[in-house]
Amino acid sequence: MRLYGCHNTRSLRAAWALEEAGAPYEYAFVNLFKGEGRRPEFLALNPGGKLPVLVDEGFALTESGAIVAYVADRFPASGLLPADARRRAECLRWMFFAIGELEQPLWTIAKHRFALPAERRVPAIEPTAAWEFGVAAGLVADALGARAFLVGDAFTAADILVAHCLSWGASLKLPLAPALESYRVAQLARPAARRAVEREKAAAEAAKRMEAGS
Ligand SMILES: N[C@@H](CCC(=O)N[C@@H](CS)C(=O)NCC(=O)O)C(=O)O
Repeated sequence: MRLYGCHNTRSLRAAWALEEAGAPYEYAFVNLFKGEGRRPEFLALNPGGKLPVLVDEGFALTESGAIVAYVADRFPASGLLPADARRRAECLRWMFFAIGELEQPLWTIAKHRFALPAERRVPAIEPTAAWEFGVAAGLVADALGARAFLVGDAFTAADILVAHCLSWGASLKLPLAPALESYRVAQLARPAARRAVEREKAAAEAAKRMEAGS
């Protein structure tokens, strides 16, 4: 398998899932900050020019949520997607919630702070998006209660997506309730999450060194 990614992007979700699953994979660094997502060879993989992309024996998959689910299916022993139908449904429910409810206000803030062309930005939208994130995060906090994981008593793919969104929120300086902050920190401290962060960082640093040397 080959994961196309870049540090500080949604590709961390995919790398984290691969690390949790113990999957062997190559990491291909695509420097989004230098426009490499617009290169023809990358657009051939993902016409949208976005990361992450996972390629598994010629099968190219985009969308971070779908990639995490695919990794979970390819490596069932990882337990990332529970086998029991209702547990699995709960897991999918939180995965969809992460992408549809938690992530959207974050993406709105990021787009209107820096990602959109300057003439398209509407900074006045930010307080509303921050409020929406707070409402969605509150629902996660209520569902979690004092438990360590979102689904049953085991780590699943839902924790990857939700914890990643909460970290994104923290990096945008949005407040998190103490219990949610503890949950986020605990998930990101997992050895697999740390390895994924390191793998992405190391790939970026290696590319930088190569550039400096060439
Ligand atoms: N819904 C997609 C969003 C992917 C996305 O927007 N990725 C960003 C990095 S986090 C990207 O590649 N942006 C480059 C661009 O828009 O040109 C997913 O979850 O995979």
